[in-house]
Parts: sequence; structure tokens; C-alpha cells
Amino acid sequence: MKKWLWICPLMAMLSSCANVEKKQEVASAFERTWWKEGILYQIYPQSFRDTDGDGFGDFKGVIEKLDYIESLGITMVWMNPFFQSPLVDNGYDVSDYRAIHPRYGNMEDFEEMLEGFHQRGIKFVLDVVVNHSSEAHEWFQQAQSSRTNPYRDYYHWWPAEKGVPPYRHSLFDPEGAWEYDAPTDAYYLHTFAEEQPDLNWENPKLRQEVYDIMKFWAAKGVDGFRMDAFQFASKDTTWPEFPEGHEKDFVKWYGMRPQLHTYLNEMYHEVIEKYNVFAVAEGAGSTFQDAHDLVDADRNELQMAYHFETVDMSRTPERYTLAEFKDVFTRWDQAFAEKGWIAIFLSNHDNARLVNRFGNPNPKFRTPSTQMLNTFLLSMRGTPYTYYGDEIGMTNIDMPNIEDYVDVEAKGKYKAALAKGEDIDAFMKVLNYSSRENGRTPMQWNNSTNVGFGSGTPWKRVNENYTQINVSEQEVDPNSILNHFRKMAQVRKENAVLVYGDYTLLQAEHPDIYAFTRTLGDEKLLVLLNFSEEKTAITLSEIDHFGALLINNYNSLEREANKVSLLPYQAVLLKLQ
Ligand code: ISL
Repeated sequence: MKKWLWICPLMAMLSSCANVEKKQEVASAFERTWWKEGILYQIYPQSFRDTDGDGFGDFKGVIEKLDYIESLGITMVWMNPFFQSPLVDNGYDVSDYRAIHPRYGNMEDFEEMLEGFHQRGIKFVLDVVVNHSSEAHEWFQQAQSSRTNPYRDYYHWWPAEKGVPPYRHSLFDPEGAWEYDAPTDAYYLHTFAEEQPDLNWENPKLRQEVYDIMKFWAAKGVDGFRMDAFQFASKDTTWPEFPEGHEKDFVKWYGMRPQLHTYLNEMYHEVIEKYNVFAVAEGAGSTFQDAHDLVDADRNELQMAYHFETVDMSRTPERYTLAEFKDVFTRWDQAFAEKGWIAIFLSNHDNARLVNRFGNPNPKFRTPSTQMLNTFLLSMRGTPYTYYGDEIGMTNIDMPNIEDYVDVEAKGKYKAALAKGEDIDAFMKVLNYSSRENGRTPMQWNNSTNVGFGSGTPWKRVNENYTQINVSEQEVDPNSILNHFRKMAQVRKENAVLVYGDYTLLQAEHPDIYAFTRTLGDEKLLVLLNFSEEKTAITLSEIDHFGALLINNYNSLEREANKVSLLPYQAVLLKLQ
């Protein structure tokens, strides 16, 4: 059989008219919605673009970059919290849910930014942090002042006369989730840092306050809500003793109490339905049943959830196998094949950079491996979430010393490691690899001073590799990670099969290539992704049905009959006929 090369991706094969029709006939199983068809871009506002020189990104910076954001082809933006806050956890400790932290600008700036997004057809998703507030919130200040204060029941308390409360794990505080508060001789609960007391969702007044906050923002025009740490919102307030070691699986013990569903349903009728918005849960419980119950459209709770299995498997430098990676995505896809909807993500502000964890940051492979991962992200079923900087392949930053860390989670983990007498050198290696600070460095706009982030010293050290990785250089290179992302976003938008089509894993056992098809009616696409730094071949009967090459991150593709050889981290999307 003659061996031949395809030169240049056949982008011109796309036909948007045909696809509009295709979308219309979509969805025996799925009702079409904009948030299923959307591509989401996550902006960590303090690290995006600083216009006033204070070293922190701001709304005006985002406004300045609106055209860039639009040019990515994304259709939704989720922005991390920008509310009034003492910033113990970079804004996930809110002291006033209706006020903007001055670091980001003011309400007028927010409105201008929102309008800018809307003018470009981009929907805006607000981060709602209501599992807990900041200790500086007026509610907590009141609640703390006396046991009879009307706000006391907005939080969870354990009176000290009952003794020490049963141990509860805190995600950020090595000393546990109960904090003694002397003025009223009681302990209060904090699942995260001690400055983040948990709100009491069992109290209907508190729930009403939350719905009012959501309505306030919905009335301003936001289109969706990301419910932070939401699986923990409802608790078993008899505060049972949990078995020893339960903290290893704390979501199972602390998350998804049955009454959470009642509250979500209430929220749906109070806010989601009335304002025609959507909500995505951070966390999907500990079983598929949990996840389904959250997002089953017939239950009227949330509309989308994201799970942590992928990020959990990549928290240490030891590599999982490609087979495990495929298995996670395949299981989650199958669980939602008929009903419900999930988000697809590989990175966010709580994780190290995508290319370090799933690709190859070595300069030789960084470009193809990031392109390959972005191809994957944008060709799965589920709404793709891409994190700022991943569209240009930003990488981890090297921070071997604990003194350089500012993140409350990193500091808490370090304290815990010290207390347990762990090997600190080994601990620091893992922290350096996996810490959330890796994903929070200033956006690398160009190779000028401060990477074009702003005139002041950035709040976080710029990654030294900005001279090789930055937007302005990638803008002019047709083969850059950035331009590949744009092409891929365009292909997703023009091919409903990538949104709604069935997913079928092929050759699960192939050690290097992730191969799958997406099928909708008579449309069928084949996705082939080489996850290795070696040239690798795969033989599939599907390749015989080749119709067009929609995406290729190299200039050629080697094919011999039904066998394709992929170059290191090569990613291709083939239309089959
Ligand atoms: O990703 C995690 C740890 O790195 C999770 O355990 C994460 O902390 C948890 O899912 C909750 O995260 C959210 O709430 C936190 C905040 O610090 C995170 O940034 C946010 O995503 C507390 O509000």
C-alpha cells in the first residue's frame, strides 16, 4: 500500500450551514442550551492585566483585553472572586458579597466589563462563595458578638460546655475544622481556613440571603454562577464522630448531605429559573449517583458539575498511566451519556499548570503537547473550561523555598507536614510541582518588563520563561499554541458533533495514543492524540473512512491504509465518511 503524506490541515472543509442544520436535529438525549455549546475561559483577575500599576490585575485590564478574549473563540468567561475581602484566600473569603474589592475597580467598571463581554456574545459566570464567608463579614461579626445575636445561626457553633467537638478535617488548617472563639466560649466550624467560617445552610434565613445575593448579580446581567465548594454547604449538624482516617475521603463524609438537594431545588426556583441563568457546582460528590442527582435536568437543581478525578490523579510528580487517564474520562462520559451534563477541565486556579501535569514542559515538546491537550479539551463531550495562560502554554514556576509562598493552602500543608514530621525536602518537591501558585503567575502578554502585565511590580513573580512564552510572539506565528487553540475553538463551534455527539473510546489499551470517536447522526469524527514524546502508530478500521483533516498540530500526517503514525504529541481530528 502506498505510503503518503497529507500536507496542511484542510480547515476549509468546514461548513457552518450544514452544522446549523445538524444542531437543530441534535439531542434525542440532550436539550440544546448555550452553556452546553459554550467554550469557557477562566480569568484569575489579579493575574490578568494591571492598568493602575498597583501590581494586581483589574477590571480595566480585562476591558483592555476584551478583543483578545473574543479572538480566542471562547463564548463564556468565569472570573474568580473580586468581592470585598480581607484576601486571606485571594478573595475566597468574602466580607461583602455586593461590593467590589477596590483593587479590581468599582461597580461601574464591572458593568462596563460585563457589557463589553455581552457585546461580543460572551456570557459571564460569577463565582459564588457561599459555603463560607470571611470572618470579617458583618454576619460573622454579629454572630460572634453573643450567643443570642440574631446572626448567630448563620454559622455553626459548638458550645464549649459540651467539651471538645468531634474531630473534623479542614482542607487548609492542620489543626482541624473547629476553632475556639473565646468571647462566647464556643467553637465555630471552618472547612477551609480559620478566617473562612462555614455558613449554616440549614437556616432558611441564611439561604434567603444567598438567593438575594444571587438575584442582585443576576439583575446586573450575569449569566451563570459557579458554586464554590458547594458539595460541603449542607452538613449533618448532629456532628457525629467519623471513623478514623475518614479525612482521606472527606467528600464522602462531609459532602452531599441529602438535604442539599432540597436547598438546590429551592435555589433553582428562587433564582436560576426566574433569571434564566445556569449554575455549575464545584465538585460532584463522591459517586456518579451524587453527580447525577445534582445535574439531572428533571430534578431542577444545578445544570452542570465538575469532578476532581483528573486533577486528583495529577497532584504529585509520579505519573499516572495514559490508561488511567482514559479510564477517568471514559467513565465520566458514560455516566452522563444519556442525561445530565458535566464540565471538562484539566486545570484551574487550584492546580499547577496543565502542560506540567498532563503534557511535557520541556521546550522541545511544550508546543505540541499543549496543543494536543487543548485539542483533547475541546473535543470531549461536556463544556470545556480553559484556564488563562493555557492557550499559550504557560508553565509552572520554580519555587523551592516555602518563604516564597503566599497561598493559605500551601502554608497550611507545610505546617501539617512539619507537625507530622514528614521529610520536608520531599514535601517541598511535591509542593513545588503541584502548588496552586504555579497557576497564578501574571499572564505573559509580551517580553517587555513585567511581561506587559502592568507598570507596577506584579503581586506574584513572573515566570522566567516569558521571553519564550508570550501572547505577542504567538500572535504572529500561525503554528503557535495560541493559534491552534483558536482553530480548535472554531472547529468545535462549527461541529455540533463535538458538543453533543456520542463518545466511543478506541483501543483503550494503546499505551501512547488516546483515540476516540464522536458521532452524531451520520456525522463522525475521529480524534487521535499522541500522549508520548515518541513517534507512535495506531491501526484502526475507522481510518479507512477518512473524509477530511479538520485539525492537525503538525504540517503533515503520515498514513498508510488504515494505519496512522503520529509524531510526538501530535493531535489530529479527522472527519470520517
Ligand atoms: O482543589 C482543591 C485543593 O487544591 C480542592 O480541595 C479545593 O480546595 C476545594 O475544591 C475548594 O476550592 C474552592 O474553595 C476554596 C478556594 O480556596 C478554592 O480556590 C476554590 O476553588 C475555599 O473557598
